[in-house]
Amino acid sequence: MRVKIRLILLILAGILLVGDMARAENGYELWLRYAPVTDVALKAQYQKSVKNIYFPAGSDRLKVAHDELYRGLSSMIGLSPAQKTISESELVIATIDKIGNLRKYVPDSIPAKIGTDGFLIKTITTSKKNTILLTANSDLGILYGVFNFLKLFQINSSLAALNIAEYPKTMFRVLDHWDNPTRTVERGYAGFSIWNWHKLPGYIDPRYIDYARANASVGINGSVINNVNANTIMLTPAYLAKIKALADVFRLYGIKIYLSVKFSSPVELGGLKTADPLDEDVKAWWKAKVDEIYRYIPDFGGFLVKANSEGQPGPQTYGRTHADGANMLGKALAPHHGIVMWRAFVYDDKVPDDRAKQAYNEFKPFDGKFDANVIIQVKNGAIDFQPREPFHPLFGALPNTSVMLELQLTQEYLGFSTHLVYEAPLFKECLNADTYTAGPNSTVEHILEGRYNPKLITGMAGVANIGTDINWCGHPFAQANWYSFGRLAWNPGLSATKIADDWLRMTFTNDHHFIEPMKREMLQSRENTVNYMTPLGLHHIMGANGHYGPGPWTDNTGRADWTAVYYHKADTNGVGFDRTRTGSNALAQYSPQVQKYFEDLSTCPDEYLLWFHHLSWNYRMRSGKTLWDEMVEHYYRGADSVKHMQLVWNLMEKYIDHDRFTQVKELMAIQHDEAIWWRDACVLYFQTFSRKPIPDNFEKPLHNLAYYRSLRIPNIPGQGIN
Ligand code: BDP
Repeated sequence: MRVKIRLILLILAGILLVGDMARAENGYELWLRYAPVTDVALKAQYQKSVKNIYFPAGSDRLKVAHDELYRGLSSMIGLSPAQKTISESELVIATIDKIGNLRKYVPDSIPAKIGTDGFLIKTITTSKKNTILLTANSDLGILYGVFNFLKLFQINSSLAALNIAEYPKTMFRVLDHWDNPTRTVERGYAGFSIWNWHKLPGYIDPRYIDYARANASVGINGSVINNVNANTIMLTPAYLAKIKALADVFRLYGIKIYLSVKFSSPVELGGLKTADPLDEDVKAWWKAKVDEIYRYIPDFGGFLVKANSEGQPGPQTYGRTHADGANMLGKALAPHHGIVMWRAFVYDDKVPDDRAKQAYNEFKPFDGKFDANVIIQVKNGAIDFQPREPFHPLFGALPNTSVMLELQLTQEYLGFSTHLVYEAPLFKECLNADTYTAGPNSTVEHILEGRYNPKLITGMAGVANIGTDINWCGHPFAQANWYSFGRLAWNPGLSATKIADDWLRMTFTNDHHFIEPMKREMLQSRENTVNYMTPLGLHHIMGANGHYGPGPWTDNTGRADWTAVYYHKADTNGVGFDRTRTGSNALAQYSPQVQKYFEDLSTCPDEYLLWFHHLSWNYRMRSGKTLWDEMVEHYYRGADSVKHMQLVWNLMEKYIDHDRFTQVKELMAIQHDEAIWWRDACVLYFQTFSRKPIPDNFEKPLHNLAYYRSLRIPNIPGQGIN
């Protein structure tokens, strides 16, 4: 008896602790914390709405959905609904073919509208009672619907009069892991690769399941599990057996596995003399390899290929074209319904033209020449995931070719995992850009959704920021970038504000004293970083070694297009890359409206000024200031804004758990130091050309330029060993 009482007391204490805001949080649960609903009235309303439930058993995937629902509800409202018949239930969850009489409340247009992956959550009001119906055409639609239903509780939304019909606007929503078989992660700043190759296939790390849950919760349906700088070991039988074990886990969550492949695999692995895509033996080798992969993984997604880029082999190595290479792989995959994601990130220092022009030059002539299961993966900008880039001119330039967007979630150029940078505004900048390629309002978003050519396949890829760190992403706020990528891949029309709002509520608290100020800081954070790193259109001025810290003086890396001076072109006359007709004329790759907009100094936004123009240090900016003064001001404003963010964060202590509060506080201090490092190094460096003073109202740099240039930082993370 006494033992029993003690046990009850212990459980009670546990419940109180869990209910307490002070519960220990390490970030592992991401946005799926399912924190108890603290508003008493709301909790009672929630409990009433889901008291009895109809959720017929079926596939393993439905079981996953069912378990997630119960996990969420018992954690958030302390209730495990009783299973009842349809008529007795407040909540009915079943595919459309299993909802009996409720079918008459589903508008006829809905099944076609929501398609295979979408769902409907609808309140059905009859004279007798309200029923919430969650239905879909497929079990995967039900799973997505369950995560979205749980989100309503997580963000404290009302359950009254629901009518949510959602479906994904793009088909392939994939994370690209730049993970090596050694478990290092190229440009990874959150520990090692989560794929434990040594213990696979025997040991299934629970992380694989939580990874899949997190992805499914935002609609991500694919995972390219290895680095684009691919190691051929991934195609060996031993590794295929390991990959199969991962695929078996992911399948339940609707996630397909893809592999990055090295174009020379037939030579390196198959012992052939060539990897020429038109060679019959090469074709046969790939066909046999693909057939073998599908014997392990019947729903394998396909390949991602980095070819003829940064030293990687490709069809051009054999005098063939991108289309020859991509279509050869496409033909091997097509019988199994696999796809090829062929990257447009190609440039070569042997080609004398502006690096920003090379991808367009190489791909534009092949529009319409790619097979139906080939999709060209294009980075948001033409250089390389810089803090700010204008949209890539290939968007809209390939109307007869499937094109997907590649974004970088890992913060290679955005302060690694110590800087708080919410990337959704960056993603949206690209999505909202108007290409004018199909008339006004032909935005990147519309192009990606396939609006102009319904025959094309569509997608979005995000280079993952995930590693073995307990909180997955290194910085608690970096989780928001994984989250927002998924949300935007599902619906590119969502706003960065709405996504930040949802994420903050799910990840931290629903308290508006926290939500409102932190939402403002998140939305401002990317601009802050642009300001202290690369204001006014500057780009590629980071340190050459590991891309860490400032390095605008970098001028000797063995190839010009890996230096900084190639991009900023600073001299005593001025600064900036002339990409107008007097310079590289990269602007000619855009439609005439866009070209004119960027070329004309009266319309070119300050944000892109030095991307497209080389201007004198005395150039008069819109503000009336000289270019030099404006640049200095941006650098100082950027560093100051981090200080401001720190002040705001310090006021947040009482609203969230101690552990994450402290972690963010410490990371912000590092960010502030690094913002000043960037500011001082860049201002001092550019000052050697402008020969103008730093205005008196700004504090003087901490050190001289020689000091910043002399810094050598060992062991910079993210330099994967393949
Ligand atoms: C650059 C990275 C490099 C990648 C390359 C790519 O520095 O590590 O391999 O992009 O996307 O951003 O292929």
